[in-house]
Amino acid sequence: MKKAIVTGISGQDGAYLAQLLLEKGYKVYGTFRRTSSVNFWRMEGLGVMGHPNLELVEHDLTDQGATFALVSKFRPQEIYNLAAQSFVGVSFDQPATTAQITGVGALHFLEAIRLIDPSIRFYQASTSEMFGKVQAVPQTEDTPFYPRSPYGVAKLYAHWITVNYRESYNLFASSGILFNHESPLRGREFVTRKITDAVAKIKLGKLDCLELGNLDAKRDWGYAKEYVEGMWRMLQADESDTFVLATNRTETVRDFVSMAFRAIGVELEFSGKEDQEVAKDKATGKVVMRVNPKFYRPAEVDLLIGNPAKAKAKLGWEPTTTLEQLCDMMVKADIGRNQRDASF
Ligand code: NDP
Ligand code: GDR
Repeated sequence: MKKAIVTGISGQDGAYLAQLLLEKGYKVYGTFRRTSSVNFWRMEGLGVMGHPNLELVEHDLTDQGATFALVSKFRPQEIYNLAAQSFVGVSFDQPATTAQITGVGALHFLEAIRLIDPSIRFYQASTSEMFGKVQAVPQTEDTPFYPRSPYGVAKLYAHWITVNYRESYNLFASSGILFNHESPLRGREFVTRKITDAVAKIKLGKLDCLELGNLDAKRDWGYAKEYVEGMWRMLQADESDTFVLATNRTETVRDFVSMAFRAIGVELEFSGKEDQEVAKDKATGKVVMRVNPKFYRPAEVDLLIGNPAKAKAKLGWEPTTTLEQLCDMMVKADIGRNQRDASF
């Protein structure tokens, strides 16, 4: 039986990847950090909690000794490093913590692999945020990086140290440059889920108006469940490499707001400029979205769109879920949750 360590098992991608690996017959060691209350709702939602081949292991990836102990105890064939302080906005308030977790955390695993068992295959969760102030459109594996947040800078360190260990020590260490991927399991602090949850609440009369920051940012949004398949394929390839996973379509945050309201049959009319902008329900004239500058970031990533041609050619990976389907799925899931749980 193949064994894999998945860090960040309590996160969106961790839950989907655990489900995928368990379906493929792996023994999965899923790591989580200690918190005062358990945080496994995503795995519970997917029905993988309690699976006989899933073992949950406490681990904080800022602790180098703990990382060595983890790798030497379980000796997996594959390690997927998904754990991170992953919220770009928070990284401006906690830049040093973000650097330790999101950047140096990856180095601890690479060192453990180098010294304990160099045959272990390693996946690093890299990000389109590394392109930041973009130098080419669409972005590919060859586009120069220009990160625009402490998160992007930390991820760039983790990306390059992965490439460096691949080249210096011949490790099988792959870096997946994944563009935004969403799902009903997305954290509510991220913009798509913040929008779909608010739309559900507005439909059910639990909220009057959604407040957002920059509506002009353009993102390439895909479906998380398909992206974890791409991670797995990277570690099954003949050689380790760097791959972009994306949809090659970009939309503004404003477009996603319209799409989410359309999913409940509401057409919007936008008016006002920048921090005065509002959206009204065309049928009732009620303001259902307004801009609040407190959600602006000190520096913004304006336009992301990725070309996944290399992943298609070398891994046979391509996304199939459209943004409309994804948005609809998320709105429906949030309506269901809000109906089931009054305090949600
Ligand atoms: P989430 O924010 O949903 O999950 C992050 C995970 O990291 C959580 O399990 C979290 O634990 C864990 N974590 C945070 N800090 C620590 C720590 N100090 N020690 C151990 N674990 C920690 O992110 P996603 O699932 O969306 O993303 C997975 C990875 O992919 C991340 O590295 C992210 O940066 C990256 N990425 C994500 C993209 C996306 O669009 N989703 C795109 C590109 C890259 P807890 O639950 O306790 O907070
Ligand atoms: P991002 O995702 O920063 O791309 O990082 P997020 O959903 O947070 O922001 C996307 C864009 O929306 C704008 N925005 C808002 N964002 C949030 N969170 N809340 C708001 O109210 C709001 N209003 C407008 C943002 O300014 C931004 O332009 C995500 C994370 O998953 C990272 O870990 C990952 O690496 C990248 O995607 C790819």
